[in-house]
Amino acid sequence: MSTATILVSGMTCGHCVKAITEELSALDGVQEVSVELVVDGNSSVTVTSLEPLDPGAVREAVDEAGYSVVED
Ligand SMILES: [Cu+2]
Repeated sequence: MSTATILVSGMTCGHCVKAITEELSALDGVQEVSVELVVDGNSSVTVTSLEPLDPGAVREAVDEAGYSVVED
């Protein structure tokens, strides 16, 4: 099992949490998505998957949901 935590900007409410959870859950092998919502800041999103995820695919899924991955 592999866990990755990313920071996502632009999330403001429970709807955002649901949208991003759905989009990331659709990626191959994803078992769990947990979001720590920070309104007007960077939310912490933890994705648990069977195999390590391709960071590009994660970024694309976040974009698809309408938010942005914060590069650190
Ligand atoms: Cu929202």
